[in-house]
Amino acid sequence: MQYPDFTKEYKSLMAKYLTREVFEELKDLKTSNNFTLKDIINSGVQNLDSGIGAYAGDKESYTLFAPLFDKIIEDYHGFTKDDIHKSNLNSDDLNAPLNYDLDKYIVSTRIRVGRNLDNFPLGTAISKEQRDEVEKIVSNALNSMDNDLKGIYYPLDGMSKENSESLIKDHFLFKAGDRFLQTAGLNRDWPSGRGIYHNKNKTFLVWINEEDELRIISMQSGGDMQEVFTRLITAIKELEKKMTFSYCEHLGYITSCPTNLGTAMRASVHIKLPKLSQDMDRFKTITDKYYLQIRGVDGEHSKSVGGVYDISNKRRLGVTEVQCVQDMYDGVMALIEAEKLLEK
Ligand code: ADP
Ligand code: CIR
Repeated sequence: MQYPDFTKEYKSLMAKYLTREVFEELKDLKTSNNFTLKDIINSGVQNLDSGIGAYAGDKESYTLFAPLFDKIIEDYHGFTKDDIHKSNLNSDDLNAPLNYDLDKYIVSTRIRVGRNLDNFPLGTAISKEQRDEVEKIVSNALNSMDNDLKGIYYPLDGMSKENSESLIKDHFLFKAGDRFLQTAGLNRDWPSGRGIYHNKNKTFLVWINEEDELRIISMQSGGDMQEVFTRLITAIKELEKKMTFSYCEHLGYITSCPTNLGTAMRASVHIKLPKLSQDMDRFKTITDKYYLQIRGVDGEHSKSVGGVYDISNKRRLGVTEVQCVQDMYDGVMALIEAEKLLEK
C-alpha cells in the first residue's frame, strides 16, 4: 500500500493525522479479524469531503492502530489516551423539565445509542454469516419485549419500496446507499441481515446492522427529553439482560465510527429557528458553547428545510449519557432564548 496523495481537498481528521511516520508504523499491521490500515482509511480516501474519514473493524483496531485513532479521538472528543470514560444511565439525574417554549419550538426529540455485540467484529469487518447471526440474536431478543416496547421486527430484505420510502421520509429508517458507509464496507451483502424493529407508536425503534449492529432509538413529537431519555434507558437495560455489548474501560461502548465511542449517544431535536439561522455566525457561537452539532432535517450530510434544524450533542466520550442529554437541553434553551430575542 502506498501513502495516499492527500491533496488540499482532503479535510478529514484522518488525512490530518495520518502522517508519513504514522503510515509507516501502521501500514503492515492487521487485527485478528484481518482488518488493515487500508480498510480503516478507505472511506476517507474515497470521500474527500469526509469530516473524520476512518472506521474501526473491531475493538482491537482502536489499540493496534492507536497512533492514528488516538489523535482523531482527541481532536473530536477532546479526550486523551490517559482519560477514563464514565457511564451514567440513571435517568433521574437528568434535569430537563418540559416547558411551553420547548414544545413550541421543538418538532420532535430523538435519542439514540449505538451498540455492537461483544465477540463479533464490527459491521465493517463482519462476514455475512456473522451478520445474519447478529440479526437473529437481536431480533429474537426484541421480539420478547413487553409493554410500551413491544413491537415487530421488519427485515429490509423483502420490504416493499413504498414501505421503506415512507419510513425514511418520516425519519424512522436509515437510508440505503450512503457513500461513507459504502466505502467503509458497511453495505456489503445489502439488504440481507438489515432491518428495523419498532413498537406500535414508533417511539421505540432498533436498527439492526446499519453503521453499528444496533442503533437503539427513542423518539416522539414535541420536546419532552426526560420522557424520551427514560424510555431509552429502560430499553437498553432490557436488552442488556439478553446480550453483552462491546465495551472497554477507556473508550466506553465500541462503535465503528470513532465519533460515536463512549456513550455512543446522539440526543437530538428537530427545532424551528427561522430567525437565528439567518445569522449562522451567531447560531454557531451558541452551538459551540454548548458542544452541539447542527445537521439538516434528513440526517447527517443533509440540509435544513424551512428553518428546521437537527441539533444534537457533539461530545459522546468522556462525558456520561446524562451529560450528553444535558448539553442538548441547556443548549436548546439558549437557542430558543436567542430566537425569541430576534422575534421582538
Ligand atoms: P444518527 O442515527 O447517527 O442519529 P442521522 O443523522 O442519519 O443519524 O439521522 C437518522 C435519522 O433520524 C434521519 O432520518 C433523521 O432525520 C432522523 N432524526 C434525527 N433526529 C431527529 C429528531 N429529533 N426528530 C425526528 N427525526 C430525527
Ligand atoms: C465522515 O467522515 O464525514 C463520515 N464518515 C461521518 C463521520 C461521523 N459524523 C459526524 O461526526 N458528523
